[in-house]
Amino acid sequence: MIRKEMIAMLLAGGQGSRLGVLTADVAKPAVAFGGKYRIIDFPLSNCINSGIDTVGVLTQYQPLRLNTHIGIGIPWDLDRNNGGVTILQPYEKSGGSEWYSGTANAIYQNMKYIDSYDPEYVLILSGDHIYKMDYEVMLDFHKQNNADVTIAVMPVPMEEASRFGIVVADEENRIQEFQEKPAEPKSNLASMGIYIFNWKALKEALIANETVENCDFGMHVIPYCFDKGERIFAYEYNGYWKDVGTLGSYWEANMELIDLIPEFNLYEEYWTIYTKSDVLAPQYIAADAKVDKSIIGEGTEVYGEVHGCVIGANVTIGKGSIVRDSILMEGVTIGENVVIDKAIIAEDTVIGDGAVLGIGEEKPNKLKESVYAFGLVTIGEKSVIPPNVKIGKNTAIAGVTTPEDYPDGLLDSGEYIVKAGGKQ
Ligand code: ADQ
Ligand code: ADP
Repeated sequence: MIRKEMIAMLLAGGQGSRLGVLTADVAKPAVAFGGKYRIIDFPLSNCINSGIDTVGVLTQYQPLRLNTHIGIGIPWDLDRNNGGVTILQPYEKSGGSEWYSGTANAIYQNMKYIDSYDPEYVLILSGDHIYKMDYEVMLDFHKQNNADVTIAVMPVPMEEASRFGIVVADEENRIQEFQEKPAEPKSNLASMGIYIFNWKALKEALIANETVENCDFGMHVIPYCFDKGERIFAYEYNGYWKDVGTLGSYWEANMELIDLIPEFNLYEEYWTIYTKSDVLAPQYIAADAKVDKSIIGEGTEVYGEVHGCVIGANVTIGKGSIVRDSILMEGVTIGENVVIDKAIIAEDTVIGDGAVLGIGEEKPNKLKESVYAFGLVTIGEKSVIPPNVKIGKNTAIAGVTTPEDYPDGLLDSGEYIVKAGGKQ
């Protein structure tokens, strides 16, 4: 192997349970985003745009779609004999196979992979954030400070601070305090879960913590480095960054793409977001169709109305149907005279003629109140919705449903239908 100065390790193995039916069969980083992309395209594109040509992707939960998507890395120019992208799944070792039990444990189990490149620095990334960042600039900052660890940080609203790792830094940006998801945050400067480590320091920390259960960066490794008195610096990032870990933030981040002047712009040439895409027919907008403020994927046919939506490839929207403020993923078929308000509809779902989605007052969801909130209707992939049913807000549906599943033709707000095969 040729030595690499810095390699990236992309953590893509979390379950993503807060995305509900969207991640029943798909790992969160493989969830579709922005009509054309999958979430993992953003950190992967950042890597290649930052000149990092060696990326280990750590997967474990429902990795199939992710593996198919990444393949040998051609779209990201990461198909290389030396380096490139490598999918690292938990594998059978002489002592038996072990799942990655935490983010740091996942890296610990792949120390040999890292060592094979003998890197000076290791960049740790999350597979579920939407942002553009030049990691080279962060590395320069790391070197200038002669740091052992650099954590990318950004200010967040104080009321959200307890969802994150929180840092307190001095004027030189050296971190004085680190609290992982504190009940009482001491600042609003949040860790973005993006770290540059001197590999020597990280390796030492991983070995020292090898017996720690569910060994995690925020919970264990950073506090360990801190207690050792290592030089830990905060690299402040001020661009667009979104953790799309909840249905609300996922929906919002998609909707932000269609703002007149989007804060996050997919159309910038100097920072291309690469993705794997098939060769598809062009989109078709019929004579009576109306489309405004929307992203429409290739191969999509619109016969009805689309207002403020992010629509993937090969979607059909039937005559007389009106779709508003919604995300429709690849292969969704909407019948005729359907009305859809504020929904997230996953791949290959079929909505019958005359169905109405997103009606009435909001009630809390009975299955998972904190997951199916935000007034959304959320439908898992390959679901079937029969004709003429009405569906309220904060509902979830997964699987092939029939009229019998809808008492009086209605799925009331806060209710759910999760059929066999359509896991929650
Ligand atoms: P969390 O948001 O809680 O906190 P975490 O659950 O640790 O993030 O997951 C980070 C990434 O690792 C995700 O991309 C996830 O998919 C992946 N992952 C989780 N478990 C994994 C495993 N066992 N194997 C492989 N991959 C796994 C972290 C930090 C906070 C910081 C936030 C920013 O701990 O300090 O503020 O990220 O979002
Ligand atoms: P969410 O919080 O929405 O579930 P994450 O991706 O952050 O999304 O993952 C949540 C938690 O699930 C993480 O703490 C991770 O350690 C854990 N986890 C990830 N993969 C598995 C797995 N295969 N089995 C059990 N727990 C897992």
